[in-house]
Amino acid sequence: MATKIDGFAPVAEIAVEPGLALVYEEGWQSWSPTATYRLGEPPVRPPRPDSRAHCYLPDRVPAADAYQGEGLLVLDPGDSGRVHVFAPPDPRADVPSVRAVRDGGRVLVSASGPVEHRTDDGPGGLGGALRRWAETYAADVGVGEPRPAPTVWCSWYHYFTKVTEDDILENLDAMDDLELPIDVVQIDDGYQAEIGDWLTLSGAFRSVRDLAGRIRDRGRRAGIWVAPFLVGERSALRAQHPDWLVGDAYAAHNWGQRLYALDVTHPGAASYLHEVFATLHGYGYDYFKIDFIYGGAVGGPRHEDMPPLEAYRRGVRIVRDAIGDAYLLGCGAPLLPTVGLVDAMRVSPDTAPAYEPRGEEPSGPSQRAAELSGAARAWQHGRFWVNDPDCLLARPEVERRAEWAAHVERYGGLRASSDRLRVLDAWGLDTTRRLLAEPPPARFDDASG
Ligand code: 9PG
Repeated sequence: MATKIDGFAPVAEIAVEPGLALVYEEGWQSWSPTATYRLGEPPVRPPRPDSRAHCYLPDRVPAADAYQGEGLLVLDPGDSGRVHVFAPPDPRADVPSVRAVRDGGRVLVSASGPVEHRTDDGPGGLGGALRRWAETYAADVGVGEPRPAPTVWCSWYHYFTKVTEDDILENLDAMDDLELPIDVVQIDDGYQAEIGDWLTLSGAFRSVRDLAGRIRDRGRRAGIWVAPFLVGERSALRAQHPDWLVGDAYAAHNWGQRLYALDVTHPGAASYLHEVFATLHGYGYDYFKIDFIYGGAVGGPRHEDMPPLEAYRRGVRIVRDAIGDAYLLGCGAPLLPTVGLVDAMRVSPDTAPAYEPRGEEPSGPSQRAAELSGAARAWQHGRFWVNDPDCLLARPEVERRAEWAAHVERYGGLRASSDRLRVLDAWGLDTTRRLLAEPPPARFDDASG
């Protein structure tokens, strides 16, 4: 075998039919582009390697001319023969990058760490191979049938960080008046004083405890968003406990500040993490959207020396321990390492009222980006977890809203609405009601993927 190039060791050389071969690349986390490409079709890539560190694995941003799956790459040579699946022995512990580069009538596959090369000659081509691989992996991990998701109203995609307690109350009234079948009212980003200071409120909320009570008094369940592994530069948490961070490792930049990572291997940080979730659970919240959780897997010095993914999984388990059997939705999550730890998973970048991303990043909030990955990951639904393709937006200002609703209807294992309900017109209301009332299928096997 040839020597490593750029830290990648050769794995296989496969003869292909150039016009017919297909490559599936799995993205690192919920917001990373994931798709099946015809060999030669340019893959979705960041405009600059550093443009969105929190969308790609920072040290392994794929080259523009190579296909690269994180922990999983599948190649259909297009000769009606066997499909090739490349994945590490245990994707919970290690997510090597797998590259595929065309060289004339062959594809050269290489990887940044140990991977197994399996061939699949079952029915269904590349999609069938993905489904069978998922079943094998789920069985190895011991994951059974996921729990069906409740229906949700989420504050994010209308109010964003400007949400107030009164906005939640307005929508709580509206869903009664409009007789919408919403199980969970989920407060998103905006209630907290700072990223990390989850038990201190922003000025826009009076009491998240009383709010949970008011939601429950109406016969609905209360849900809340937390980014448990991020610590904002401006937070009291960072000022008081600088030793609870993974060194000065950079986890993200958002909310106008630098974000550090919580070191869950530090006993103080671990007990704080537990306290945050046990407290919210004690207030009556029984649906949790844990976000930006890839932040728990950044490299850097930890109190206890352990591989980043092991620390990450320990962190998610602490959350789970603290919330009992509450429903848990992962978001901004490393996909394959999270199998077995959550009930539902965001399988796409954020949607938005706009169809096209606003900046130059192709995986930025937009329907186009959300549709690409949400469809490509259809095979994960019902096998790893319930797929969340992101919320339905049905208000009149939403571009191509019928197309977006059709996507949510086809790929939504978790159905959530995220409009200010009183601004829905007749079409928006009917569509919201219908998508929430329909029980989603247990699998999307007739869909592409
Ligand atoms: C709250 C939101 C919503 C949303 C999540 C997540 O800067 N960024 O690249 C970036 C990516 C995703 C993102 C926010 C910022 O959205 O997916 O549903 O909960 O956080 O802040």
